[in-house]
Amino acid sequence: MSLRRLKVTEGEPASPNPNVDGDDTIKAKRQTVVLGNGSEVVFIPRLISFDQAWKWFDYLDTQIAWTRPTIRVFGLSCLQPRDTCYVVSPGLPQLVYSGYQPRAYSWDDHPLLKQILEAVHKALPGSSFNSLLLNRYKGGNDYVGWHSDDEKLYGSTPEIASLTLGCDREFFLKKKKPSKTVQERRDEQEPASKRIKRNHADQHSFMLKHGSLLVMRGYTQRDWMHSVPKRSKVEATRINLTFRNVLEEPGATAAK
Ligand SMILES: O=C(O)CCC(=O)C(=O)O
Repeated sequence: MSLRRLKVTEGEPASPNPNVDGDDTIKAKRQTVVLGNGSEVVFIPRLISFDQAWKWFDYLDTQIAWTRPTIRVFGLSCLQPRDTCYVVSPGLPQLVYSGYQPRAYSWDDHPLLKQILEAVHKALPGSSFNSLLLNRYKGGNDYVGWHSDDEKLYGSTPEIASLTLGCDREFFLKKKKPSKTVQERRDEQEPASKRIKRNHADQHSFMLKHGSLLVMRGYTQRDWMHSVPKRSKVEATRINLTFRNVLEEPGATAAK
């Protein structure tokens, strides 16, 4: 798949990030990618120092109660192709995706997760997250397929902040297709050269490096899909933390 490298605008440096050691605070530079129609991605290539990121990685790799659940995809049961764990503040609606309802752990189970949440909040002033879905990719055969995090419990314009620890992995975004009839009509009218141009503009890739933070905002979940594909040459483990805000609407559950 040919993907366009991102056109980015440099923004203001974020506030200094808190650092658990307190001695190697760094300024987090950010890039904003405007996807159009109210969708945007903010990318912070280095939220925290390398050393700090490895300390977090080592703790999470060994101390989190990772599980690899059976999920349902297109009516078939299969093992989710990555490990997972879910943490959420009390009293919020349950997350259910692909027929699976993860056990909800408390932030108090792992004080380090509260420290990481604090670091994310400080880097993103005005943002607020109350839940965390952790993923562990044990090598290049582990992946997440194309999907959107458009569950009702996150509302219509959810902000999702995704921290990478460990092995670098590629992250792809592609625009959802309009309904078939509209697409077909356009395809009939447009010359092939134009179709190629439009397709390139509708796909983006990011290399998610150790210690980086990628934030999806606005209508990104409504209009775009994302994935972390398999990579045959990758052997090392990547841990990903996606921070989200669950709305307090009672009974607001939805399938992924
Ligand atoms: O691992 C990642 O970077 C993405 C994870 C993801 O898409 C998800 O948890 O929904």
